Amino acid sequence: MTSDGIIRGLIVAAYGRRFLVECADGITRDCVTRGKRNDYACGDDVAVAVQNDTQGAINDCAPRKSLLYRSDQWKQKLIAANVTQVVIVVAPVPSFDLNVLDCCLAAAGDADIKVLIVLNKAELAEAATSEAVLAPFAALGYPLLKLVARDNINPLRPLLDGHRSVLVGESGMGKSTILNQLLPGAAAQTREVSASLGTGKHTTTHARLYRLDARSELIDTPGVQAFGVHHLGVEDLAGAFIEFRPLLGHCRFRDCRHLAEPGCAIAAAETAGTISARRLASFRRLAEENLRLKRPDWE
Ligand SMILES: Nc1nc2c(ncn2[C@@H]2O[C@H](COP(=O)(O)OP(=O)(O)OP(=O)(O)O)[C@@H](O)[C@H]2O)c(=O)[nH]1
Ligand SMILES: [Mg+2]
Ligand SMILES: [Zn+2]
Repeated sequence: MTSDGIIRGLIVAAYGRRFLVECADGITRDCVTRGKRNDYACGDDVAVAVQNDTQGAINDCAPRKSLLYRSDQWKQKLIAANVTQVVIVVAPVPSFDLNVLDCCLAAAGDADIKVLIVLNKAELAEAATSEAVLAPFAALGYPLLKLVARDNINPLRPLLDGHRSVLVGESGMGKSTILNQLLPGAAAQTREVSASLGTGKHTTTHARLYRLDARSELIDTPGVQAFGVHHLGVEDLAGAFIEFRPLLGHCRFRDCRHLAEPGCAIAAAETAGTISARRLASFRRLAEENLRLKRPDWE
């Protein structure tokens, strides 16, 4: 700690405007933010003005190596900072939405973070259908792991080694189950927190970082119903759909938005069958929504 009572720390939980910070003196403090800034996320390296052994105030944040976030028309929702891998968890039951998957992939791609797709509950009969639906994503080069988190978590372990990973996905896919299987001690903590919030549910309500071992960390996050990528303009979005990347710059018009322009290389690839019609439609839906809701430049 410096003489003015400032200490470094890592945000291990984010509850709206309150944060739990694991400080360099080994004490985890409940922190508020000081000053105007309050846009911190789980995984941020911060400077804390120590108040006592349980409380402090965050007054600065180190530059981020990465930031995963989602956004709607009005605001951004920070998910996790300084992660090196996004683990997108899907499961056959309850069913998952491919558009949400596209959005998670786009957000991770735009933030330049490696992705792993986990198909959990793979023992269920319905998993065969999910596998078929996911095959095109594996063909694009996204690593895909089939898992039965409830019974055997071991296949996932080596893929998390050396990473700070964040679990994202819709509710009920098994994110917290994965965490609990990897780190049996976390189960009590998860239950404790949700019981203390009085919800009586075991679903996750806030992001929380856990240390798996000396090299690896895992952040569990609440399930999402939609993963907005409103922060991605049309150009960013096209670059975040990985199979579009090699074609960018090959359209007739330099400012092609790949919607209905003549001479569009991406549309041509779809016609030729090298880009899937579903992915192009998904891109166009997001691009059109972004253009429709775009704020005027003077705002
Ligand atoms: N059949 C089966 N069920 C599983 C498996 N893994 C998890 N589940 C069940 O799926 C349900 C949801 O699991 P959670 O881990 O709470 O899901 P979550 O993704 O954390 O959900 P949120 O916190 O709401 O986002 C629980 O009833 C788990 O027991 C699995 O491998 N097979
Ligand atoms: Mg959960
Ligand atoms: Zn185009």
